[in-house]
Amino acid sequence: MRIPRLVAALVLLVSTLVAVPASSGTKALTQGCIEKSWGYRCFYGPIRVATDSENRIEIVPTIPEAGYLTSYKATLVDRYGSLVDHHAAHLHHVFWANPNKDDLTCQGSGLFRQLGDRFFASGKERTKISVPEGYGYYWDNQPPPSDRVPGGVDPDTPHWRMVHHIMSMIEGYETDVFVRFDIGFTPADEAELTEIIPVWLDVRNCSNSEYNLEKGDGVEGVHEEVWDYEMPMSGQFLAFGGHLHDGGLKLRVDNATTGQKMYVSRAGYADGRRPDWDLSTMSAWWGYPGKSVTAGDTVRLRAFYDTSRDRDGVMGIMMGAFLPEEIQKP
Ligand SMILES: [Cu+2]
Repeated sequence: MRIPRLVAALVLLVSTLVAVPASSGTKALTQGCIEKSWGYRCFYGPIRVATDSENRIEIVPTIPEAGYLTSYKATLVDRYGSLVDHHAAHLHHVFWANPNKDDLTCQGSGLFRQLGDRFFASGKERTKISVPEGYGYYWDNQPPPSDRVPGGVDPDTPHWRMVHHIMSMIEGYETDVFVRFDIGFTPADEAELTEIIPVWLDVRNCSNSEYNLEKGDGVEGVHEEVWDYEMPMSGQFLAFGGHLHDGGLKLRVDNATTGQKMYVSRAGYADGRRPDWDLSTMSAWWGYPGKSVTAGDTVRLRAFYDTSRDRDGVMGIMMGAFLPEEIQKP
């Protein structure tokens, strides 16, 4: 009998929730989250990586207690926990969604309603995103609402959804990797932090986020993609971090209503841009006080790419952390 993938994922989930994986060493990793002094280190996998790998959605274990997520960083490791060279396995992107909350910028219906709140995204740049001290994203450690539990999944076990696209860059070479997700965390029974809302800004929002550029698109070899979002509430952004693919130059977010510049996340290229345009970093920012907006303001996101060659399946995503006015501290 063929076992649906979600069921298989759940079996894995249940069998490994209590397992404690080793850090790097000779012991093979198993899926799950281990407590650290700074929060939790979660390993997700093994994920089979091939040259034709596609986007996949997995049901994955969560931090096993209620509390506040305060920072995020993701990378790839092998089955023994050692970092994987990004030329061997290419992390196009990975993101996590919390089905217990609604996403602010993509509510709609269908898949995106099912996914829930997209709270962190990363890719080749491995950007760490944090929020200022005293703030955090609240996780209740409860099972999802019943209408968001996929068929075959235990309705009583809390879970997150992890969407990933990880490819082997060497023809014919397949390997197994784990996503290692480091999450700064404060348990709810230790402290009460002020809650922030993750804000997913995306020039191709509510889709697979990808678009294609052709050589020469744009002005003088630079293409600019613009996306506007009307803020449904007043408050301030306390953090931003960008995600671009190879060839990306920068992501810029402005308050188009007031003209206030909010943040520019710049792409870094460790070996210089040419000939490979091998992206290695994206800048991120967090601080308090943050960048204020008023309900009804237009937040404008712009993604800039080099078009000295064709660029297939690129993205322009800025993650923000937002503090609504009504829950700001006095
Ligand atoms: Cu991407």
